[in-house]
Amino acid sequence: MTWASDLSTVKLMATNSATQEIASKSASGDGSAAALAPRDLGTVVEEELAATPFIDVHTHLFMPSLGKLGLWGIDELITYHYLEAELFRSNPISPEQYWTLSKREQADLVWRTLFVENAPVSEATRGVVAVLKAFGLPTDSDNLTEARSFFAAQKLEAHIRSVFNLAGISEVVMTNDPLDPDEAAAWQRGAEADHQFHAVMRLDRILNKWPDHWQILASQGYAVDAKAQGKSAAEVRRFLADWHNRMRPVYMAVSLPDIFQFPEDSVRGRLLADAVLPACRDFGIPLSLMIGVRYLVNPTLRLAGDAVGRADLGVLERLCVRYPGNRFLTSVLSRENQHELCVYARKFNNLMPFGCWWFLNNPSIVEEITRERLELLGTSFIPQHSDARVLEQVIYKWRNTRRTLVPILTNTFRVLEEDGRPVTRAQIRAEITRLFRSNFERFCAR
Ligand code: RAT
Ligand code: ZN
Repeated sequence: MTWASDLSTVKLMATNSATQEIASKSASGDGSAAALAPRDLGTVVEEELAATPFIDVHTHLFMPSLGKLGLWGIDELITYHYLEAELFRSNPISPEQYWTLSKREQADLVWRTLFVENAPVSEATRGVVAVLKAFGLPTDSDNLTEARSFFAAQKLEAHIRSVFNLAGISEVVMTNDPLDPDEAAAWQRGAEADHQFHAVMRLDRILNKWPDHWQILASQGYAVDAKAQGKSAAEVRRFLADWHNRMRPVYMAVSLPDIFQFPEDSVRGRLLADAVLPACRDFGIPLSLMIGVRYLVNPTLRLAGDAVGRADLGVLERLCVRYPGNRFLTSVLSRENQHELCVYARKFNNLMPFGCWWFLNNPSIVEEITRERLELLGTSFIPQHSDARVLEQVIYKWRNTRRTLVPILTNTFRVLEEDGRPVTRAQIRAEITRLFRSNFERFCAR
């Protein structure tokens, strides 16, 4: 089964089952088509958010057939780079010393510093507490012994099912790098597809780090050069086509700096215009743009060393105007860019805002952004993705999203009711399904 038919099956199942369920419940008089009393709105929103299986549209998780790339378990959870960034604020250890420790020693240090010596009140630390609680593990232990034994006893496939259940998600979208040597080798060996994990072709190494990677393409027989001139764009397109056949990605993706410009006479500008955008059109898939990273402002922190900068979103205007045949999933990292992103989405229906990414994934900011999007775009956007790097993180990230969304959606429907339009459970269910499933399915459908 190709990915396209796979996705349309999922889509049909989701849409049909939601529609049939609504129809049969209404016919059988369960009240889902009856106007709700304002006092019941909160409960109904909460129940429908809990009952809807979400699609996690951007993660760094991997299907089991990609082997060790997929991170899970307590030591990975505790050494998440969001927590490493916090460690150095509360412990005098230098990053250089920290990187010499084993994973286990790093986890012990982070646990002691952020969970034993200090209260884990930040978003990322509280998330670990929620994961431990979800598995019935102690949240206030002074060591990780019990948690380590629990995770060591899990069998991956069954564990994934139980984690997805706890998170209320049906499937996740991966981030797959054809230029990561370990990952490429796994795909070339013929990684078995998995209906719970969709592939995404990530292009950062090609678009942002061409000088370090063009020779890999050249060594594989693609006629490219250091400046991405001559036949290079056509050859990159051939490379993308080969990897598209192998991965069947649901979209292509790139993260971009705050200074990203387009059009631009640069390697990135040329490869975007002459290779990536035409390839996306050929394959009928969107390009995901994640804009606003200030890469490695503190390189000693490694993965935790990036920061944020406000971007010029005029690039989106130019992309949407010049390439109406392309679709752009877009997340912007700067809080200051959020309103402009909504405005551009009102102008161009080939632009789909998604997620509250990375430093934005905190309840206070998610609340602000989501309200703004609902007010400007109705339910025509994708409110959130988890960005999970470690399997069990989806449990706390989606729990937080649901918790933050309850009052926001309740208020949205309450003011609608006050203004004269009562809502039903079936309508609430349909809007939640749209936000967390069908906007993505439709936008990515070929
Ligand atoms: O949120 C993160 O984990 C970041 O490090 C990035 O990976 C970001 O999500 C990205 O996909 O570039
Ligand atoms: Zn990410």
